[in-house]
Amino acid sequence: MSNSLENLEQSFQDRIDRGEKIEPKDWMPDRYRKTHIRQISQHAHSEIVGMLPEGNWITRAPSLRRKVALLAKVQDEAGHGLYLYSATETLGITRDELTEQLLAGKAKYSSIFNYPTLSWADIGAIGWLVDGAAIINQVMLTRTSFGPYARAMVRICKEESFHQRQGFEIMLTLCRGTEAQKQMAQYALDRWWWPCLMMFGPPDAESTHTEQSMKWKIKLKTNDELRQQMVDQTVPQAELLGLTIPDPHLKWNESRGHYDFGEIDWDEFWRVVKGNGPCNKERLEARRKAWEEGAWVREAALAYAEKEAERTAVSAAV
Ligand code: FAQ
Repeated sequence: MSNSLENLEQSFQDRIDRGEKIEPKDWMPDRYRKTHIRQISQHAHSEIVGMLPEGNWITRAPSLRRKVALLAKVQDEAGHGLYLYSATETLGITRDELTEQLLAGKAKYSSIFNYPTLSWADIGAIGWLVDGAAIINQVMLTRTSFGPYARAMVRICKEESFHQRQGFEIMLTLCRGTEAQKQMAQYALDRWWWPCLMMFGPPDAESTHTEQSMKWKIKLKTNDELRQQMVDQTVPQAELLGLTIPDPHLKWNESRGHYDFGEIDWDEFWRVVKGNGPCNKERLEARRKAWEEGAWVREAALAYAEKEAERTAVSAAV
């Protein structure tokens, strides 16, 4: 490495260590830029693909109130995807390129959205557990070192906390309902619990990016630390609902001050990440179809923008 590059990298690291935010036009190491393009775009794709499992229930929500809340939640997720694509674009990549990476199967999105939503209780479980996990991860990211990402996270977290409460309220209503409704809630928890713990990524010992991302303060906590936080936070909530977490090894550990929990099936996690989960093909197919069917909207918007630009140029010339 040349001396000047070394100096640049050192003063960049010093800025990070002092807790300064890095802004898009600041000098940054190429790997810092690439890590952010990877992580923020995967996050954006997760929000967009994440609309699909819930979208499946909009037409079947059990009441008008539930339908309105679910519609608002799914629209928020589209908004989150858009802020995050914009934050990624500040790093010198276009939204079209990001979409192409997703549709070609080159960019990842969260494993959790490759599971099906089989009953209305799954909508409750997604809000309670998936948004619960997302908030734990994203509250940390409000303090991440890249300015546009950190700022986007502040607003996103506020909206996610409403999402989580609507999910918990669905679960609470089901758990206070008939025996069949309570069973539906339990069955949803049984299916979503382990995939939710997988959302935080592989164990620290197998995480390729954690060490460098912690150094750059992209991540302020490791995958395992956040996962533990999720377990500790959720167990009392499940108790309040009167539901059983499907883990026979779950036990309070007085000396650690945390819950111990059972082994996660990492083979399942990698299968899903590599494209072979229950709904991977269906999810990508839906995104491809939406992209193709939206072509005329993009063309029309472009044609309109060109016309407007011409009109402005003509009136400026007059
Ligand atoms: N799924 O070295 P690490 C939401 C990949 S938003 C798929 O530990 P890193 C809102 C990882 O990319 C949910 N792939 O990676 C909502 C890497 O592969 P690569 C999304 C995963 O980045 C709620 C490899 O494994 N949230 O839920 C997963 O340091 C309800 C090695 O892993 C975010 O994206 C996974 N779960 O840590 C919407 C938050 N985990 O890229 C609708 C931002 C890991 O080298 C309804 N992201 N991989 O090919 C992050 O905080 C981090 O990227 C982690 C992973 C923590 C996810």
